[in-house]
Amino acid sequence: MTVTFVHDSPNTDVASLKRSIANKLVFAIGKDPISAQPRDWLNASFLAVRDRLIERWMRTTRAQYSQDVKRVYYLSMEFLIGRALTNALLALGLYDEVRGALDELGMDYNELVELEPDAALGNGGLGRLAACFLDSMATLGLPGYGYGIRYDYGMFKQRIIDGNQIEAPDYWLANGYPWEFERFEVQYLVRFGGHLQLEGSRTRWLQTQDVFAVAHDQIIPGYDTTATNTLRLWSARSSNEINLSKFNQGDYFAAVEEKNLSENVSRVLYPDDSTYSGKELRLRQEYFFTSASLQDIIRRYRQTHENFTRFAEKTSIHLNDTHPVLAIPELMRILIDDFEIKWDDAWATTQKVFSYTNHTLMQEALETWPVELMNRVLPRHMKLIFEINERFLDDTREQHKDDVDLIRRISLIDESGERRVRMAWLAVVASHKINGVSQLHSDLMVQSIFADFAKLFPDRFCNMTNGITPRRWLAQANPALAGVIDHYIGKTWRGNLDELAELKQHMDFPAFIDAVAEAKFANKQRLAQHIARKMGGVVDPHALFDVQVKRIHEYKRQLLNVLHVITRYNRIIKHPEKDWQPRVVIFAGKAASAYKMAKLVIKLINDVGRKINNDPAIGDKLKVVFIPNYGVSLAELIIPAADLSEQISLAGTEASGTGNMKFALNGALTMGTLDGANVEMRDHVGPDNIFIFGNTTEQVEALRKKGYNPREFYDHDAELHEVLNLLASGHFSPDDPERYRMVFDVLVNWGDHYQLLADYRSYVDAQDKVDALYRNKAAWQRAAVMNIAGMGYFSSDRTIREYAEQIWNVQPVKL
Ligand code: T68
Repeated sequence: MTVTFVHDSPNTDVASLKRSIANKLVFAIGKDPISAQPRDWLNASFLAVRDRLIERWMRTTRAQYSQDVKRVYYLSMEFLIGRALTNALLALGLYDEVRGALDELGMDYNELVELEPDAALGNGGLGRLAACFLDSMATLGLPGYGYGIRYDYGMFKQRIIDGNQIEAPDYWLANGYPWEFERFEVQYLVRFGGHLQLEGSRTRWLQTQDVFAVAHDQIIPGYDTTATNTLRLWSARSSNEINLSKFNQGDYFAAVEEKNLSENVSRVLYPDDSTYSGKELRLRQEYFFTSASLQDIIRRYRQTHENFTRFAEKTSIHLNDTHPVLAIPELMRILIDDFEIKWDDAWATTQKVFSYTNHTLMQEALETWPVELMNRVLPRHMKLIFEINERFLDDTREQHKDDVDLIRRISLIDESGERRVRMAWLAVVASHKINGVSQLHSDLMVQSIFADFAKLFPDRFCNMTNGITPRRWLAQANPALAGVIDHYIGKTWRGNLDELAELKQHMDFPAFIDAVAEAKFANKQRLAQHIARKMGGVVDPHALFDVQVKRIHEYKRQLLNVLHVITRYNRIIKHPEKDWQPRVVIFAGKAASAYKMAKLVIKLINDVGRKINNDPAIGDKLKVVFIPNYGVSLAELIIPAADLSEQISLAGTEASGTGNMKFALNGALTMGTLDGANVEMRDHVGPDNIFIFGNTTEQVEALRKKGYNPREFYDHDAELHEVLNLLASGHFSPDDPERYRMVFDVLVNWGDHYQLLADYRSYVDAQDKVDALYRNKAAWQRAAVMNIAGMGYFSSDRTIREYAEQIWNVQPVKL
C-alpha cells in the first residue's frame, strides 16, 4: 500500500503562512489567540515552518535509501547550534514571508526570535565547527548525519556579579523545543559494568547495568536546496522505570533514585574546553552516545545489506576529537561478539570506516582513561583495546626490532604511572585518515604529538583547514552588510563564497566603500544599544571597537590584551592633551568553572574596566567592556560590530580558530599572531590588510629551549615594567590590593608559560599601527573590504568538500 501525503497548506505566500501559524497555535499548541503569549506564537511559527521542511526531509531520506548511497556519520560530543528559526527561514527563502505573516498577526518577529533559546550543546570552537559542518553537508547535498547527546542542561549561563563569573544552569528545554522530534520507538540498550564470560571462542558480556538511549531528531535544512539532513541526539531513559524489588520492599525513594542516576548520563554538558576531566560520568557519556549511534548506523545498513562485506563502502564514521573514540572498540565488539566476524576482517572494516580530527596539541587536553576505570565501566572494550594494542605492537616490533623506546612511546597503554589508555593513539591506529584543522596545526601535529605515528603511517595524516558557514555568519548575523554585497555582486555568494573576491572590482567606487562603512556603523550602534540595555554602560559607536570574544584561557592570552589596555591608560593619563584615537575594548567569554586563573582574568577585566570607565581624565578615549554570557546568538550580535579582531594566542597553541574567520568575513581587521588559521588568513587577505605581531612557532620553541626568562623583558622594557607594577600594586583592586599579585608572579616570577612578556612590545607597537590606519578612514575601509573579499576560502562548504573527497569518499544524493 502506498500512502500519499500532501501538506494541507504547502503554499508559502504570506496569507498561507499566516493561516498555518494561526492553525498551529490553535490546533497543535491548543491556545486561543486571545490568550496566547509571544512564546506560543514563536512555537506556532516553528511548527508551521517545520511542516514545510518535512516533505523535503522525507524525500531526501528516501532518495538516500533508494540510491543506496554512502553515508557519513559525524560523531561529536558537542553541537553548538544556537537558534534555529531564522536559519531555517533563510534556507527555505521564507524569511520575509514569515516576518510579514507575523506582522499581520500583530507580532514582531525580532521580539519573538529573542525568545528562542540557544541550543548551546557545546563549549566553543569544536562544537560550533560541528554545527557549521552540518549546515554545509546539507547544503552540498551530502548524506551526512550528526550524532551526539541531547543534554538536558547545555553550556552554563554566565552572570557577572561584582566582576566575578557566576554560573547558572542552562535548562534550555524548559519551554519545550518544537524543533525536535522525539522518537520513542528508536531506542537502544547501552550497557555498563558487568563481567565477561568466555563460551568457547565467544566472549559474553553479562550482568550489566543498562540504560536506554532514546533518539531525538532535528531537521538540518540545506541552503537553497531541497536536500535536508538529520541531527540525531540521544537522551537517556532508565531501563527499569523503577526498580520493582525495591519498590515492593517499600523503599520508593531508592527505587526512583536509581532511575535518576542512570538517566544522569545525558543530564549535563561538561563545561571544560581544552582539558579533560577524567570523571567517570564523562566516560559514561562518551560510551553512551557512541554505542547508541553505532547500533543505529548498523541497523540502518542492515535494512539493505545482509552481511558486512559492503559496510565500509557504504559507511564513513568521523570522530570529532577523541571523545567518540570508544566507537572503535564498540564496532569491533559488535562485529565480533554479535555477528561472529573474524578479528582480521573486523579490523580491516574498522580501519576503512573511521577517520579522526585532532583539535589540540596541548598535552593536558589529550584524553587518557585509567585502565582500572575502563575495566570497571567497560570491561569488554578494555579487553578489545588490549588486543588491538598487542597486535599493533607485535606488527611494529617486526619492523623496528630493538626499538623498545619506540614501543613504549606508541603503546596504546601509558605505563609510566597508573596505567592509562591513550585515546588519541587508539584513534590514530584505527583510522585511515587523521587530520589537523589548519595547515600550521597539521604540520605541527606530525612533528610533535604524532611524530612516531607519522613515520609509521605517513599516508594517514592530512590537513583540513577549518571553515565557517556564510549563511549564519554573514547572511543571518549581518543583514546590513549582506544587503550591500547583494547589491554589488548578487546573492549567490551564500552558496559560493569565492564570489566575494568580485568585491575587489568595486574597491574604487566610493559609494560601495561608504555603504560597507555604513553597515558597520549600524552594527556598532546595534551592539552599543545592547551594552546600554544589558549593562548600563554608554559606548560611542564612533570609537574603534576592539574585540576579543572566545573561551577564557591562558593560551589565548586575554591577559596580553589587558596589558595593552593598561599601557594605553597610562599613556592617556600622562598625556591627556594628545589626540587619542578613542577605543572601546570589548571582551566576552566563559571560563571553565574550575579554572581559577581564567576566572581571575575575568575579574581583572572587570576591575580594570571599572577603574578606566569611571576616570574622568580618560573619558571617551578608552572604555573596557565585558559582555556577559557569550554564546552563538551573542556572537551574531558582536562580531558584525567589530573593527578589530583579537586573535593573539601564543604561536603554536591555537589549533585553528574559527572566530578569526567570522570577524574577517564581517569586515574586521585582524590583530593576530602567526598561529592556527591566522597564517592562511594572511595569505588570503594580503599581508598589508592584517596586523601580524609576535614570535613565530620556531621562535617560541627556540626561546623555550634556550631558557625563557620573562624577567628580562620586565627589567628592560620600562613601559611594561610600569604596567606590571601598577597591576601588582592594587591600583585596580583597592578593595583587595593583593588580588593580582598572582598574575604578576605568573608573568614575571613563575616562567610566563605563554610568553606574554616576550610578545608585549611587538603587540603594543602593532596596536599603534592600528590607530594610525584607523585615522585614515579610506585606507581602513579598503583593508576591511580586502578582508571580506579574501574570505571565500574559509567557507565550511570548501572544508566539507575536501573532507568528502579526500577522507570520506562520499557523493551528493541525487534529488
Ligand atoms: C577548538 N577546540 C580549538 N575544544 O581550540 C580551535 N575540548 O583552535 C579550533 O578552531 C576548534 O577547536 C575547531 O577545530 C575546542 O573547542 C573543545 O571545545 C573541547 C571540549 C571538550 C574537551 C576538549
